Amino acid sequence: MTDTDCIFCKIVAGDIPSTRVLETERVLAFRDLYPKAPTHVLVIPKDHYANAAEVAAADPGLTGEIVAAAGEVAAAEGVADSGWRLIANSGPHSGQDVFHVHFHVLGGKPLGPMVS
Ligand code: DGP
Repeated sequence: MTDTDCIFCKIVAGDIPSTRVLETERVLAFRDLYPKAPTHVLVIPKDHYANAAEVAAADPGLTGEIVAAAGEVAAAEGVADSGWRLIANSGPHSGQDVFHVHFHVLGGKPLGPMVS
């Protein structure tokens, strides 16, 4: 499933460049273009879903693969022991900008409070 107007679908296809850090058959992880922490990686399903609830409802197994991949990214980035955060924004109040579900893996510094 691909949305021709979606920038993350274009990243999956290789039509937009990205720095890939992990790839499986159904999941891709790449560095955020505007990092908010020393480690800031986005983990996405290759198929297009708008948000976390949508992918979880459609394919719970894929959601598990995404979270497992996030853990592998955290370990590979060396932040597993110091601590890291996994965030999926959904909808306008969250600040979601890209409507292809993505989980932010953030770490490498104290991250502070969740909501300010
Ligand atoms: P969100 O606000 O949760 O929808 O986060 C979207 C993130 O996507 C934001 O941190 C910046 C990142 N981003 C936007 N466009 C691109 C892009 O073309 N390449 C990469 N690597 N990241 C992007």
